[in-house]
Amino acid sequence: MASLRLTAAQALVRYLSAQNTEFEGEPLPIFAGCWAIFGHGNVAGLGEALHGLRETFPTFRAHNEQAMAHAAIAFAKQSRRRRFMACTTSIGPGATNMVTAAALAHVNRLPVLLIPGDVFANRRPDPVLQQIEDFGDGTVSANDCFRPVSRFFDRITRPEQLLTTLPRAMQVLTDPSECGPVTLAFCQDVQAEASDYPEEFFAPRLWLPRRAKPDDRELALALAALKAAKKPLVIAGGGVLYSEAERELLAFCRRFGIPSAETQAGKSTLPVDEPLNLGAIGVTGTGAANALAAEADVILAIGTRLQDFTTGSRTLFANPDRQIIGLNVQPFDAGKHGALPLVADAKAGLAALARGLAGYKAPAIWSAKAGKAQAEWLAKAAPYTATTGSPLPSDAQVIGAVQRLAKKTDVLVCAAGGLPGELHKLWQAGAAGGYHLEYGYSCMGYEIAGGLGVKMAEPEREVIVMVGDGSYLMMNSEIATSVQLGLKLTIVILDNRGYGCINRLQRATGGESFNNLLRHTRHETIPAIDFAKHAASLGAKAVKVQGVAALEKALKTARRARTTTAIVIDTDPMASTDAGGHWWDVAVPEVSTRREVGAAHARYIEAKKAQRLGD
Ligand SMILES: Cc1ncc(C[n+]2csc(CCOP(=O)(O)OP(=O)(O)O)c2C)c(N)n1
Ligand SMILES: [Mg+2]
Repeated sequence: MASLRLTAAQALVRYLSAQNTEFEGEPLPIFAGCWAIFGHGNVAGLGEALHGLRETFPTFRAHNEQAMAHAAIAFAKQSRRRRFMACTTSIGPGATNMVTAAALAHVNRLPVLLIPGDVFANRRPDPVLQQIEDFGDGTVSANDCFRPVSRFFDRITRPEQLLTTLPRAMQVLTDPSECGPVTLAFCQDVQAEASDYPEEFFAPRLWLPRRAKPDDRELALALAALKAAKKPLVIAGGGVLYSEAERELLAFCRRFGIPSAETQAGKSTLPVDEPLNLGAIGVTGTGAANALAAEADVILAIGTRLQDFTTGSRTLFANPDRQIIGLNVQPFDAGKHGALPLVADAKAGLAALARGLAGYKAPAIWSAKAGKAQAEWLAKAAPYTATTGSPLPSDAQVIGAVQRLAKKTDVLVCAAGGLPGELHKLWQAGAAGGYHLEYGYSCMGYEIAGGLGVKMAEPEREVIVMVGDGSYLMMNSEIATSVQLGLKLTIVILDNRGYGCINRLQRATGGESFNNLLRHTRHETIPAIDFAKHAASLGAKAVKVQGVAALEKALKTARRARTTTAIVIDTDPMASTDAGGHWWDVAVPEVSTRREVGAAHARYIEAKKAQRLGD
C-alpha cells in the first residue's frame, strides 16, 4: 500500500482539498477554502500546510476570529449548506474568540469546520503561552469551551487519528439532519509531526446531498391529518431553502390551496406576489400570517425549529384542536410541540405528501382568506415604509428606501437589533435566497462579516447589509477584508445612538430607560461617533446622508460603485412598526418599586394564560 509521509497539518489540508460536491453535474470542491488568523498553535504547522496548497485550497486572512467564522457560516447558509469553509486559529484567545460563532452555527444548524490550535499533546513545554491550567484535570484546555456548541468535537493528539476523525467530520458537515459546527482542536506539536498516510485517504471523494424519504406510517398519519384539514397552513422554515424545495412548495400550496407563512430563515421561499404567501409569521409576523395561524387546524411546519419567535412563545396557534405536522430531516425538530413527526427532507416529504393528497383541496373560503388577508396587510403596512420627509426617519422608512432601489436579485443581510423584526414584516424579497437573516442566535456583529460570506457564495448578486449603530460598533473590521478581497458590499448603517430595540423592550416591560440608548448611559460626554469616517478609515467609500431622499441618491451611487460603500443615516430610536406582530414571552419582575413594572407584570400574567404548554 503506497503511503505519503506528511505532517498531520499537511494531511488535514490535503484531505480537505480532496472533498468535493456536485453542482449542475460538475464536481466542485466542497470547501471554498480556509479562513485563518495565525499565532502560536497554528502558524508553524497549519500555516506551512496551507501555504503548500494555497493554489488549490485558498487561505483568507480576516481581522477577528469570530468575524471570520461568521463569514464562513454565512457562506454555508447562502450556499444552502451545499458548500462550506474551514477556519483556523491560534490557541487561547484566538480559539475562544471563535466560540460565539460556533454557537451561532450550532443554533442555526449550519456547517463550518473550526480548527483551533491546541496546547502541546506531549505537554513538554507546559504551561505554554495562553494555556488554561486546570488544577484538577490535565485534559482540559480552552478549546473545551467548544464542546457544547459543536455537533462533533475531537482533539487531535496523534497524527493517525485523522484517518478516522476527518471522515466523521465530513459526515457531520454533509448530513442535513446532523449538520452544524465541527471542531477539531489540533494540538500544535501534532500539527507538525510527520506520519505515513495511505495514499488512498487523499483520493477525491464526492459528497452528495442526502434526501431522506418519509417513513410509510408517519406519512400515512400526516396524510390523514391533512386530508381532514379545513384550515391548513404551511410554515416554511430555513429547511425549505436548504432542501432547494421552494418550487415544490409553491406547486404544493397552489395545487391544494394551502396558504404558507415564513420564518426568518424561511423568508424568500415563495414569491411575494403569490396570494397564498402570507409573509412573515410570529412575533415579527404580518397581520395576515398571524390571523390565519390563530385559526389554522392543521399546521404543516416544514424545516423549522419552531422557536419562540415563530410560535409567539406557544400562544400563536390558538385553535384548541390544532395539530402540527413536523416535516423535518431532524427528529428532534420534527416532534416538537406534540407534532406528528414526518422525518424527511423537505423536497422528498412534499413530493410524498403531494402524491398522497391527490384529490384533496382546502376549502375555497380558507384559501381565499389568505389572499384577502395579504392584500389587507400590504395596505396596512405600506404607510410605515412610505417617505414622510422627516429628518429622523424610522427604520421602516429606511427599509422602504432600500426596497425601492433594490433589484430582484439583491441579497439583504441582517442579524440583530430592531431591524430584523421590521425586515421580517416589511421586506419584499425579490427571489429565493434574497433575504439572509441570522435570527437563530441573532448575534450582534454578524452583519458585515456575514455579508462578506454571502458575497463569496454568490458574487454575482449585490449584497446589501443593514446594520444598527450598536451592531456596527461590536464588529466592523471585516469592512477592510471586503475591500482587500474586492468583495463589494453596500452597508447601510442606521444610527439611532444606541440599543433602540432593547430600550423599547425595557419600556414595554415597565422599566425606566436605562443603559441602552447612549443618552441613558452613565457618561461624562456622549460620543458623537462619526460612522462614515470610521468606515472610510477601513477602506470603504462612505457617506453620511440626511433623510430618505438623500439615502436613495446614495444607494444609487453605491450600486454603481465597484467597492464597498457605507451609507450612514440617523434614525429615530423610538419608532417601530406596531401593525402585525404577536406577544413574546419576556419575563417581567414579580416585585418592583416601580409601578410601571407592576402593571407590566399584571399584563404578563394575563398574556401567559394563552400559552399552550405540555405538548
Ligand atoms: C452579541 C450580542 N450581544 C447582545 C445582544 C442583545 N441585543 C440585541 S439587539 C441589541 C441592541 C442592538 O443595537 P443596534 O444594533 O444599534 O440596533 P437597534 O436596537 O438600535 O435597532 C442588543 C444589545 C445580542 N443580540 N448580541
Ligand atoms: Mg441602534
